Amino acid sequence: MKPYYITTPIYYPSGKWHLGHSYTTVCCDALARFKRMDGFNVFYLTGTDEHGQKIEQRAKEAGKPPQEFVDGLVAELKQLWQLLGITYDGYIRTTEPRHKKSVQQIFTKLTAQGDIYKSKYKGRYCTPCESFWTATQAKDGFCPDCGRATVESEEECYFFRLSKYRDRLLKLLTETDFLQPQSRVNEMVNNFLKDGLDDLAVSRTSFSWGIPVPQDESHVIYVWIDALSNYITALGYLQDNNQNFTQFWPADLHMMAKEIVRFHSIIWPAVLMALELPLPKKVYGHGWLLFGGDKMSKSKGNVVDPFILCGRYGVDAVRYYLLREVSFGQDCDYSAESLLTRANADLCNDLGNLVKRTTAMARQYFNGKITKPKAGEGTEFDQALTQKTNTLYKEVAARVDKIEISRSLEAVFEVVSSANKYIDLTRPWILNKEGNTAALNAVLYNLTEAIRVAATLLLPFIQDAPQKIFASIGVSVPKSFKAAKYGAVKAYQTTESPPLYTRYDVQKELDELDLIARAGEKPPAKTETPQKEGKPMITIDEFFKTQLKVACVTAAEKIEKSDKLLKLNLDVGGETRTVVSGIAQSYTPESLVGKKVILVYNLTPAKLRGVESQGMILCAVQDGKPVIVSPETAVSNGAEVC
Ligand code: ME8
Repeated sequence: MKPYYITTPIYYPSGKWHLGHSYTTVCCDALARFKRMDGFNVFYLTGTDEHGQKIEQRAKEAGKPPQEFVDGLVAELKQLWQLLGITYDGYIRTTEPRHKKSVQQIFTKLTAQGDIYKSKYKGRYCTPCESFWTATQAKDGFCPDCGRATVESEEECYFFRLSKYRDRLLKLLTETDFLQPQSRVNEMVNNFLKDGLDDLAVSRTSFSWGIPVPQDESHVIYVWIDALSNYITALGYLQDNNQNFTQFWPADLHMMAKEIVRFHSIIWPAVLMALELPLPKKVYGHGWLLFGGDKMSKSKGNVVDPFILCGRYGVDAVRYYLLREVSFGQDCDYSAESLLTRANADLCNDLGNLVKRTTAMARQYFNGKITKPKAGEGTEFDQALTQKTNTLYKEVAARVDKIEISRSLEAVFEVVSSANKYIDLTRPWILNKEGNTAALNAVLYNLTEAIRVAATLLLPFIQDAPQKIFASIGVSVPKSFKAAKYGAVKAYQTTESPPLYTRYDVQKELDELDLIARAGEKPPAKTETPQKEGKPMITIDEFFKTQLKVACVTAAEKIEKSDKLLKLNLDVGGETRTVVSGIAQSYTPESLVGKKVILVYNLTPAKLRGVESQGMILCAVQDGKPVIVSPETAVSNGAEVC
């Protein structure tokens, strides 16, 4: 059997799992299932990327050791994959000894051959993205990928000679179809390769949650080198048991969303070139699931919970929505309304009714027994449907080959809707009235064949409905597409199908989802993550009621008869504000002029010692004294803080 190796990114266990992670994993699952049924020996790999500064920080915030923190989230993720019917063949955790050992061996090998060397790094680091940037790339100190603030980073570290591979990478991207879709190629070439590539810092010393550099344990290996290697360490690269590596490498497809295409189409192939290994056949960067126009993401808090959706609407509805609604490769704004509309229109009306009507008529007219008609026994409308049924497998296979996931499902539903139309055209109830039994049998046979072939081709995408369909047409669930053609079944003994799907009252469901979301906003912390000390938990919406802005002190003076208060004049981006602040014990008025501060901009003004204070500036408290909180690098006056 021909091997087929497909991978998802390995996800950061750093917070709540959401529909975005489910999206890539469900898409890869559909492709993996399709290839298995198509006769390939499939290895579908997913996993978790468990090291790095971000995870270390999150674990600290949760008050847990990092390993315990990630273990909990990995268990939840595996539950989610089970719920969504994900058929992965391998699951790799970067904290596993087999992975760590191979990564260290890779590092040692690259160092020994001179592709990794020690030097000094000075630049910016984006912790949420775990990305290095030069000062020019991180314009005004912000990460070009996610737009969040980066931190200054200066450390002695190891570098990978990425620059050496620039020309080969440029060729790979521009002269082959290694990276898809094409728009991502343009982005990589214009933003990263055109003007040359810098060598890449591949170790960190400022934290410790990672794989130590062999022989230099004050350094941990850069999390992206650690993470990308998963695609080969999971197969046993450089390990005793490396059969999977021999059999499955190079990967047929690395799938991910667009924000990490840079790592997969530049850094990863360069590492493989250095290791003299074959390159993956394809890297595909799909679009984002958006929520309210913004990328659905843990850090933005705008995530949709797949557990809730599967619990209410079933796995078929969720998988179907993800695979069908998103025009593959593009961004797509998630809405519960479109999920429910799809479930009602396509699954319940089109598919559900077709199966229900057909099996009900088969029972009514023939006690469920339908046989393959002889030539000439049908109606003038047969050929169009039987031909569509016959070519469906070929059509879907061609679309899957081009990774056109939504269009593959479209093809299946074209047959479903043609079959529904065929019922209206052939009017079996009239054929029955006329006593035209042969034609009636032919019509019901053609319908059942269309249903069987459509259900076979649906199997990689959704499973519940096809299984019920096979049960009601009395055929065992196929393991391959071999019989996915018209006429493969000689006779059917069908039973009437129970409804495949429930029809939802969309508005009622939207209201209920709204209630669930609001219940989730109530300080869940009170029961789930109790505050150890301090103020009660607030929701993100409550926090965002506070408007914070960067301001600059333009003048400062003491307030008479007060040891604590100073009157400050602030420039808030062209607007002047006066603020009375209790910082006189820590700062002289002169020392404050020119200082950047964070102003609570929408605080109701209050009079203090006869002066109207139009806001408040943020301070930390150290040994009982205030210390002004100031932006880490130059930020314009009036800039929003969030
Ligand atoms: O980047 N829309 O992990 P991660 C579509 N550990 N897909 C989304 C999505 C959204 N809104 N949100 C997440 C990492 N995804 C690294 C990867 S690989 C060697 C290391 C999916 O937890 C999508 O596949 O941030 C995206 O690329 C991935 O989750 C990012 O997952």
